[in-house]
This record gives sequence, structure tokens and C-alpha cells, in this order.
Amino acid sequence: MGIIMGSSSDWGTMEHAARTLQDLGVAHETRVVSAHRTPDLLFKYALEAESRGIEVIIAGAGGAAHLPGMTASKTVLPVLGVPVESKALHGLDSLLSIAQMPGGVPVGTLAIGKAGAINAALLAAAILGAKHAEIREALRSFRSRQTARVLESPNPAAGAVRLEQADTAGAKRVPKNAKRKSA
Ligand code: RP5
Repeated sequence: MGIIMGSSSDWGTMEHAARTLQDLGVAHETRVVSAHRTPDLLFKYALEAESRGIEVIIAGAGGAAHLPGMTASKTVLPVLGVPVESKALHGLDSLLSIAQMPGGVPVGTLAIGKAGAINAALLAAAILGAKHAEIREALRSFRSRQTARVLESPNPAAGAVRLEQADTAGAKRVPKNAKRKSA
């Protein structure tokens, strides 16, 4: 699996893809490959990926995010795009740049930011899972653990109850004359 990104500034987002793959035990590499600043490297990476044994490419980029689309144009491997949240437009520019590919060269586009990076890794694992049974089982186990975590903590107010108990122990957080919010 290859995880590429347009800038080292994208790492804060893309590390979530890398961590998720690590949790699943999926071998991967991470590289900065910029569509605008290192276009020759981008072509080389995309052209050689298949012969190097890469099976899916996750590409994250922000702003005028050409990296996923240009990578997809130079390989027939599946390319999953992660729109990195930009400062100016909060990632909407990245999302549209990645999602709105013309017909003929697809990029599987995920959500903006951390959720997209995590889901890109999970979707990439699902794609690989069709061929590699151990990855499919790792994914199944990830889902079971996630479900168990939710079922183990059904009451979202449990934390609030603990806070109330702390208050009665001495530290009042809300002044007595404060108005209560209606439900
Ligand atoms: C894009 O430009 C990168 O993917 C990054 O999200 C954005 C800004 O890059 P830096 O100026 O922080 O290197 O190519």
C-alpha cells in the first residue's frame, strides 16, 4: 500500500491513515509527492507503483488538490483521495478538486480530514481484503472491536454523573443562582 501526500504539512491528517493500516497489520510506505512542486516524481511514483508491488494508493492533498487525480491518470491501481483541510476554504476546495474527476479516470474520494484518512485506510484494506484473507479478517476484527466499544458505553451521560459527584464533594461548578437550561 502506498500513502502519498502533497506536502509534509499534510502528515497531521495522513498519519491517521498510516496508523489505521498499522493497526490492521497492512504493510505500507509513506511519501511526500507533490503534483505541483515535484511533478516528475509524481509521474515516476505512479508509473512504478504497480511493478513495485503496491496494490492501492492513498493520496492526500489540500487546496487545488491535483495529486490524487494525476496519480490516477498514470496508473490503473485504485487511488483513494483524502481531501486535506485547507486554511482558506476548510477543505471544500480539496474535496471538490479530488471528487469532481471527469468520467474515465476515477478517484475514490473520502471525507475531508482525519475521518477521510481513517476511512481511506479502511476502504483500502477492504479492497485488499478481496484478495488477502488475513487483511479481510483483520478488518472484521477491527469492526467487532469498534462495535464492542460502543456497546460497552451506552450511557453518554455517565461522564456527567461523575462530574456531579465531584461537585458534591466540594467544587461547585455552577453558581446557585444560575438559570437552568430547559430540556
Ligand atoms: C498541497 O498544498 C498540499 O497537499 C498541502 O495540503 C497544501 C499546502 O502545502 P504547504 O504549502 O503546506 O507545503 O499541495
